[in-house]
Amino acid sequence: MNIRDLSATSALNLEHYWMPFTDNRRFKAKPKLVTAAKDMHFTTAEGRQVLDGLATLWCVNAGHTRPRIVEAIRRQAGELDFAASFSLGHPLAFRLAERIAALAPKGMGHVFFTNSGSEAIDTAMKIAIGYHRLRGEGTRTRFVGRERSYHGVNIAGMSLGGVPANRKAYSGVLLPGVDHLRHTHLEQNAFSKGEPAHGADLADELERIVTLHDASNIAAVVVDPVSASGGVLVPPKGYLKRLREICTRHGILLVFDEVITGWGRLGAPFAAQHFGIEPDLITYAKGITSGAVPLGGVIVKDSIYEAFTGGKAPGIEFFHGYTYSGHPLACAAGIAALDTYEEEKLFARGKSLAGYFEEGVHSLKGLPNVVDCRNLGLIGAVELAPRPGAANGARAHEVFEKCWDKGVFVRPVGDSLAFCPPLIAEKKHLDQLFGTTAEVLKATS
Ligand code: PXG
Repeated sequence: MNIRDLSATSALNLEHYWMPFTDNRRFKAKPKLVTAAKDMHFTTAEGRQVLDGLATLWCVNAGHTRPRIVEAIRRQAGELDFAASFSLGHPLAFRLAERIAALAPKGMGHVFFTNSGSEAIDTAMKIAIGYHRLRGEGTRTRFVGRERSYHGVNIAGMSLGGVPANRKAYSGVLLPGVDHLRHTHLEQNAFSKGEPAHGADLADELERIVTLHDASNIAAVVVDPVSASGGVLVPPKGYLKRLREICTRHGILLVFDEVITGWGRLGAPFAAQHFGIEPDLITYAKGITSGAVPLGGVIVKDSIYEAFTGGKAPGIEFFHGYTYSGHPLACAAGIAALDTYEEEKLFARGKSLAGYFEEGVHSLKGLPNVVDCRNLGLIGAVELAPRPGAANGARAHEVFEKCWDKGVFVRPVGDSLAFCPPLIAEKKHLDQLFGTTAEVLKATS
């Protein structure tokens, strides 16, 4: 199928690109193409401006094509396009690791680089197993994930994750040795502002799993502090603290998957600091470069790094890494993104806007089919009642399409619509985001 790419005034063949996580036939019948982006907005192929209400895919925390980041990538591409990190190094990777360590919770001073969140999760799981093995606890190979959590699409992350549609076709090849905590989405918490009141006791399920398998067999618990793709599920008050306590009691590592909650989304650099909880490992991606170049990784507690490097045997301590771990372009983009966050005090800015954002999310209460509104920091969602007899998420998808036509990009996640604006958002952008969503909800049966 050919459509007219208006910006390039050339025919664009849509056939050959197999788009990820997309209804390809639907998209190709009515494509949404963007050809440029600046700050809070996309420019579409037809030349329309569309407000980016989701930091694109929970990534662009500093906004689009920010000059510092663009310039850093340009400069780096002409200076040192690539140098591998396998027994060779380049300064930018060390510099970025130092900058990340400075933002991380105290005692988490070591940083591994991957290219994506999915790889970060694989890496964290291998670090956890390796750590226990080095300490003579090699039977600790099991993991605990959670329903409705998303940890990427590699076999390991999919096994840990709890999104049924992603797992369904791969049931026979999911990793053995993974249990799942119940999700924390409770009806009695509907329309909670911030952390909901009920459900901290759901963390006690971990005790049941520990009793079943014995702590000596469990390596780590992995949770996304706010499950974003699961529908923006904010943890109940006290829930994460209880998970931490149980993990500590049984020598189990606690991994926070901060691919979305990191880089200022909740007002602090990481959710760990927002909630005042010390995980053992943090996975990150997305906002580290404000989406400009793929980059992810794992932030590691010093004692874990030292368990690997403190041994007597000479040689490689961790048989793991990717060709592009610490890629110069990604590191340049990462440093420039952190500079931008710092110079413009964007984490504090996000925090100061959170109250206004909360009002916006909850202004949707009472509109047709709205069964819940939830929020924390600059992440939120409105949940719609499922349409009887229709496919899962049909109503939310229709609202998403209509919002796009009216110049606002939001994301349908199941029956919910998610909001996650760049941290540079102004009140007028939030007014437009929630105003357009409200208008569309009123016009949708
Ligand atoms: N962990 C979390 C918490 C994520 O949100 C990943 C890991 C995997 O990252 P990569 O870079 O491998 O994609 C993610 C990614 C959605 C959606 O529909 C969310 C993500 C990716 C694609 C779609 O909301 N998050």
